[in-house]
Amino acid sequence: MLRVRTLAAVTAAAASGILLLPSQAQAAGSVHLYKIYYDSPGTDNRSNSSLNAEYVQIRNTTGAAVNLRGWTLTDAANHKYTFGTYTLGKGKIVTVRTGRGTNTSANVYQNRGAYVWNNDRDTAKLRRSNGTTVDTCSYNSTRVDYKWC
Ligand SMILES: [Ca+2]
Ligand SMILES: [Ca+2]
Repeated sequence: MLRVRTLAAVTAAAASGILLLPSQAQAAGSVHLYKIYYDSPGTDNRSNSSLNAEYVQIRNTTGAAVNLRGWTLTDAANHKYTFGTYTLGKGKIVTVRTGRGTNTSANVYQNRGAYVWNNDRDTAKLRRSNGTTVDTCSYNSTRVDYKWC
């Protein structure tokens, strides 16, 4: 039965103009930049709560947990956050907040006293520990406070 259904799925995909082999039908997924909340709500008064309402989210859509130790997140001015011991679970999102705090599985903190993500334009770049770029996300707007990457 499974084989019959698989063949039917392949036939349907082929009929729609997309040829998918069963092994390719499951997307591999990636670790990628998901959202940048660059203009913290309200007045940017550098309070820790305001700094922490500025953040970048990274999502893992692969089928396995990914070790992010040594990975870096930088802005256009090369302010750099380097992940310490951290594993991003499969299907999970980690929020990298600008201010101070205690890291958890869902939130990590840059421990800064100033904002990183410009309110008008900036570029986030995620790199592996060996320096290779994993993802880049840019924005250029003051009309919205966040960017879906
Ligand atoms: Ca603000
Ligand atoms: Ca910046």
